[in-house]
Amino acid sequence: MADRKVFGACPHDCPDTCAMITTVRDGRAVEVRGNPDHPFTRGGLCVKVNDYQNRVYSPDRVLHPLRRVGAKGEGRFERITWDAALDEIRSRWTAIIERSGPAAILPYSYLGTEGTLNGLSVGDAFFNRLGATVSERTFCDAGAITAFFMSCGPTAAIDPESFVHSRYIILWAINPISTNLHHWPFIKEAQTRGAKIVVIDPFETRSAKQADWHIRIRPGTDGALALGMMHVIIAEDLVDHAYVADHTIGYDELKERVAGFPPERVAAITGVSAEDIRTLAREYATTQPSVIRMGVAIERNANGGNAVRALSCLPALVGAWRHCGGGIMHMPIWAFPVKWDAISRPDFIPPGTPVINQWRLGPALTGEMPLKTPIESLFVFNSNPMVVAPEQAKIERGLAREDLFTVVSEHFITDTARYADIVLPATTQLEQWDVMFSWGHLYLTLNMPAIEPLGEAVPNTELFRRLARIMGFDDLFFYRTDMEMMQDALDWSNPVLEGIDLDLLQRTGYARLNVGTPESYVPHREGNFPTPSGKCEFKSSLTALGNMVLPLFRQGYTEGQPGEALDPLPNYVDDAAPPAPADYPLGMISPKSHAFLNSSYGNLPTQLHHAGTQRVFINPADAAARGVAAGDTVRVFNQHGAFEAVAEVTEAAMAGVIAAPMGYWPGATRTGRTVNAINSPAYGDYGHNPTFSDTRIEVAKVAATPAAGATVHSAVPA
Ligand SMILES: Nc1nc2c(c(=O)[nH]1)N[C@H]1C(S)=C(S)[C@@H](COP(=O)(O)OP(=O)(O)OC[C@H]3O[C@@H](n4cnc5c(=O)[nH]c(N)nc54)[C@H](O)[C@@H]3O)O[C@H]1N2
Ligand SMILES: Nc1nc2c(c(=O)[nH]1)N[C@H]1C(S)=C(S)[C@@H](COP(=O)(O)OP(=O)(O)OC[C@H]3O[C@@H](n4cnc5c(=O)[nH]c(N)nc54)[C@H](O)[C@@H]3O)O[C@H]1N2
Ligand code: SF4
Ligand SMILES: [Mo]
Repeated sequence: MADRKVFGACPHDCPDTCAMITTVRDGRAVEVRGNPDHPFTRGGLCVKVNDYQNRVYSPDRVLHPLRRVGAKGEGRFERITWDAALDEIRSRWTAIIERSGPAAILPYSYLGTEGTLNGLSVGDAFFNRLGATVSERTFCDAGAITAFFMSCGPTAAIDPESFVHSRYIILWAINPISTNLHHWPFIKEAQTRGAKIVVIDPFETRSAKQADWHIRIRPGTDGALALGMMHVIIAEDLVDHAYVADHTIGYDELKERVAGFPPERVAAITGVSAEDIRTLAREYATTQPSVIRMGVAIERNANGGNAVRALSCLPALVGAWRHCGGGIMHMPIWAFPVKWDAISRPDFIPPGTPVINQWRLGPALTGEMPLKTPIESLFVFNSNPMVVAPEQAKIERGLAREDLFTVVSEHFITDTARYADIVLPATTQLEQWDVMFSWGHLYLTLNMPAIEPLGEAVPNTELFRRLARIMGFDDLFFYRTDMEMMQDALDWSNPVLEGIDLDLLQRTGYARLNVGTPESYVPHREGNFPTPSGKCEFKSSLTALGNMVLPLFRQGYTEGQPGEALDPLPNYVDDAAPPAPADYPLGMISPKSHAFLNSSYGNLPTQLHHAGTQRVFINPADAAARGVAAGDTVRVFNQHGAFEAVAEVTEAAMAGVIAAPMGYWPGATRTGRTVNAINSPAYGDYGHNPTFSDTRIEVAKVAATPAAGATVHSAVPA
């Protein structure tokens, strides 16, 4: 039989949302490649997904429902039928609901897959209707989005393809070669045409190595740098006064605020010299079109929301929005008319339902967090909290509770699934339908199933149909087919989707939203910001937003928080992060691993080979002061715990700041701990943003230890 080519879309939480083509031979996927026609993907995937078929056919895949037979966490399971698994869930949940109410059940999901069908919100309607505790999801960008909305509103802002026209590009807290690979050729093209590329990052990343200027900054101080730039721009009158007058509000107040951030003060905060601050400000203001690409990492500190507020004021101040290739790129997701509320159904949530933030899983499960309704059952899908959430040791203690009924839907026996009572098999992207928005470009992409589901795996959509059936839900909403759900998930009558439908997507695989070409899409040339004033708000009229969590991150929870009024102007607060304790003099950042996608691929041979054993990057001066040599095993520790890693001694790491890439699986290390054993669990300033980059630590050489790396847990039933 001839090979079949099937259009797909990479499922991952990655801005690129690559258009894929799977080659199927005799019912088996033999190759997964990027779609060469796609203007953004251009035929390539990445080291994570290039051999996606090896994920799909991995011998470790969970292909049947499993029930725990060993002790909690031991990872011994027996195969059971779907009926038996569903029966057990029904009876355990029914008893819990009768005894303690449905809020004793906690769902836990994030973006293991990102599609509108199987991604962020797929279980929300079910759990909302059940009355389960609402799981607040502020892992990633919730604070940044809140802050960005306060300045600019929910705008797609700029087409990443238009970067080829930029003349000055600041990559601020982002490492695109690892985390946004397909944007890189557009940036390089601009560089070839004469643009200057500036990277602002404590670490010399792959992207920083290729930049024209790498500015090292102390983690968590970016807001101060942006305020310092604005100080210089205003003091030296490099302001686009006409743009400011016509399309912004609060200039006078901003001017007063930034007067307090002269370069010398900012230099002391950030570690960037006053001269460099002046040069950066001048070049940025006068080299138009200038553009800032913010990474998610910008928000991961106590001043993170404020930093986004400050950065998002810069382009209006210098009039960069006037030009194609000018402005600030955050995430163009807001161009996609996804009907989040129609998916999540916040209207199903019983009034007074409690909310637990996903960061707080450890304290919530161990009883440390006072809860009116303690958690008796945890349902995890699309996430791996043992690796991605802080307070790893507490999470593990919580998961080990004999009285906690844990269900995990997964591809693999992750460190989280290892603790499950029931494991349910999930399909991969090659086995399911989905329709994908993007947070890194302006194309809608369809994912068609290339192969039949392996074993008894089901898509998340089918999982929740089955759960609705056993819990006796009669609303037809819960029994829609995947096709019907795709129809309902987007507002197909929105002008940006005119002429685009599922039939077309089945023929083409993807379609560009009707927003014009990368050259004509300059949405803020004339202002037109979707804010209350219609202008870029240096002084925000939405100050209550800052400390509330936007509905999207609360499973469509609409009540929000009371919203204490915050500072309407961007700021940098010196003592926002706790002072560095003398015992933990080093900073630690936990950037994304080049070869893992968060925790995904942390168990697969190609990517593990690439990533090696768990490692940390440490500056030679810091290493020498501790008697650490390259290749030594070190213990990285603080008041929260410790993990071990191999030391890479390198000038790429900033003096005083180690970098510990995330995603390694605890169960495959000697001590069972990874970076989230010691990461800061505190919230930052806006929308419950995380504060990973504020983590303070110490490093010590571990005497004569074998290299890290021990058991890898397998899904093969006992
Ligand atoms: N390969 C790979 N790609 C990914 C992912 C992955 O796990 N692996 N994850 C995806 C997801 S979910 C996300 S959110 C994105 C994230 O995409 P990015 O934001 O690009 O990812 P990070 O590596 O977390 O952070 C980027 C850079 O910020 C630096 N940094 C850390 N703290 C600070 C700081 O306070 N200030 C400044 N200026 N820089 C700082 C780090 O050194 C790092 O080089 O990537 C997506 N793409
Ligand atoms: N220290 C530190 N911690 C961090 C970060 C950091 O920078 N530093 N970054 C944070 C950020 S930005 C993010 S986005 C989060 C990411 O957190 P997560 O979204 O939880 O991370 P992933 O590892 O991508 O995915 C989790 C799991 O989903 C499973 N999965 C994939 N597809 C499916 C499916 O279709 N069905 C089911 N049932 N399961 C599926 C995968 O096998 C994987 O084990 O981590 C956060 N944690
Ligand atoms: S992880 Fe990102 S870069 Fe890699 S294939 Fe998926 S969308 Fe593309
Ligand atoms: Mo993320």
